[in-house]
Amino acid sequence: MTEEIKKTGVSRRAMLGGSAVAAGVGLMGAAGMLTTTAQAKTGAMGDNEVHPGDLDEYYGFWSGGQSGEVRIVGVPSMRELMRIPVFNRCSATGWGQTNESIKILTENMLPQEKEFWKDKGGFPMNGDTHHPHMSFTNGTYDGEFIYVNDKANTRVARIRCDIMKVDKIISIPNAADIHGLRPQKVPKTNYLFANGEHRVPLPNDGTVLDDPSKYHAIFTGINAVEMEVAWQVIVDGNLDNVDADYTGRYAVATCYNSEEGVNLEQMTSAEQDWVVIFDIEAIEAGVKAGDFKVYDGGVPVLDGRKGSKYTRYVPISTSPHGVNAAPDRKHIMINGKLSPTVSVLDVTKFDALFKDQIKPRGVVVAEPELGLGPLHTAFDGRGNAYTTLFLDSQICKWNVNDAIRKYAGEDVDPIIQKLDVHYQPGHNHTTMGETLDADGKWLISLNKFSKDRFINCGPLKPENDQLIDISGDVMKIVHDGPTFAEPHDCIMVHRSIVNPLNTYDQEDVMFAELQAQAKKDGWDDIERADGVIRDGNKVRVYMYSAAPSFSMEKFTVKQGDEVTVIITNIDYIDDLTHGFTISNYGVAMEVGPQATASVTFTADAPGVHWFYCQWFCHALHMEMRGRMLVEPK
Ligand code: K7E
Ligand code: CUA
Repeated sequence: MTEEIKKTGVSRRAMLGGSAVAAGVGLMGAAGMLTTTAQAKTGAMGDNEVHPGDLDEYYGFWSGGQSGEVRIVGVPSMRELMRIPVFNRCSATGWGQTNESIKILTENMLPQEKEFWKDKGGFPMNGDTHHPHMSFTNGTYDGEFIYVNDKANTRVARIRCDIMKVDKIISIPNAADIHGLRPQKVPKTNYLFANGEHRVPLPNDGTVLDDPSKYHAIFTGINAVEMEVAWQVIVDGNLDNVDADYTGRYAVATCYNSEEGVNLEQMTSAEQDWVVIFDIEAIEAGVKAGDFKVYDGGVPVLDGRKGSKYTRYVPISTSPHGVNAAPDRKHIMINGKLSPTVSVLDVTKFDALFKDQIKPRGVVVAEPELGLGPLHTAFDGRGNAYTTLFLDSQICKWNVNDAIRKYAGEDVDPIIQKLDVHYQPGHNHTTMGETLDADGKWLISLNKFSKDRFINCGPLKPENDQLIDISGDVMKIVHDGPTFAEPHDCIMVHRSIVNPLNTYDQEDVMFAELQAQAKKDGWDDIERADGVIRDGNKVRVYMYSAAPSFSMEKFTVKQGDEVTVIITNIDYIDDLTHGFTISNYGVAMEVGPQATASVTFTADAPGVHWFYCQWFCHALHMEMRGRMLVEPK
């Protein structure tokens, strides 16, 4: 989130000094500053203490921004528990190197992408994850999947929560750079809604280049069960964030750059941008009726530009950013970013809007002025909202009903408290706060800058996630947690909902292909597959592992052979992961308990190459090794 900085032309350093407010005021007028603040003292360190041996109450799923991964963080201890490689190459687990992960990374690429990546390793090694969200049933998390976007390479991934590994990655055609991503919440997650942020020609094949009037932004409905694109909708302007409502019928996306400009000046010239409301039932009917065109990917693309029956455009002050549906089932918050306001939309008015019985602005029922740079809003299930103020470096707690009363003309101040956070918060989140079960215990503020909060580790500083106790009347910061680039967003899920396995299931679909191959190669049971199969210059090396040894102490191949090593870990107790590294071959992979994993490489270098287990498994872990003998040509 750097739009403000770009807009003001102020450097990050200046922004972090005393001039942040001044820069913001120049931008937005002084109005945002005048709101009274009830500054609370922070402190009470230790309220979040989880003693050694005790477990956290919540699973936090953090996006990893440009690291391309997703992380699991224990809440409230803020301990980082695990990293799930998604779009990145992982040296520890072999994600991006094992045949199983390469299949997931490449199987749903578009033909032109396959062509593009053919001589470049087959697929991109980077990603930019912003928005991790769990699958829903009846408005609350169901513990099945986590979905996350890749802004960098226009993809969406799904993580299985039973094993905490990615099982699907799909490329989104026609759109450019997926930013906002949300699951449908009711009745369950049948769709994922994905915003293509940047506008590009359709098709983007070089026919149209420097003619931005012919560019489009695309909203995509993904079938979340099959993980394939169901339909797409062309919109005016570009798309930023999105949320789904609690009726299951609507999705709401923010749009900055309604001007459809291609440089900063053009993008921020208008006083107003808008949110786009999508009527999912109308879109489904339009698909059935054949009211679409087909470009890339063979998917129906409907026209949802102004005047379309599939969408409505609600004017909002320039450059709105976050969209957050409240657990009251009724209200959706549009965070102003360059405006000091949050606009509250009333979902029960959407039907009338689509029937043109009310004006677009008629769905706005409150617009409290909170402070400078509102980006995202969270909820406590008790009628209060918590909005990050990027420029003010604060969380503003406010009451939704009071804001509605004020908008209706009553003399009430909806603002309850402003809390300083350190510094420049983007997203914030409450425990279970993006579901109907918002429980109002903890709030996390994902701050983009840590500045002076930690000892200096060089020019690149960590970010700072702060944990805030919101269970009482007053917000209290209880913990600072440094993070590496760049958790935009997270969710916090009660641990009773998430039930990962302790070992793999050998019958899991992810092993099906390897098992079929092992059968063809003469083993009924992959657990006992142990030997070398030669098929021309293709060699398959099967072995199993049981602490502290591999079933094979050596195997021999010829220089130039294409070697596939297939390892089954037959240990079936908790916490007994083995690994397989071949020295000086750049090969390493994780083999979890009861898992099978495989890796393919060319045996170019003749000589003796030790392979070893790189996952500490046993007192004799160092001895868990063997030799690959490569005969020279
Ligand atoms: Cu506000 Cu990509 Cu959700 Cu960053 S986005 S902060
Ligand atoms: Cu097996 Cu270390």
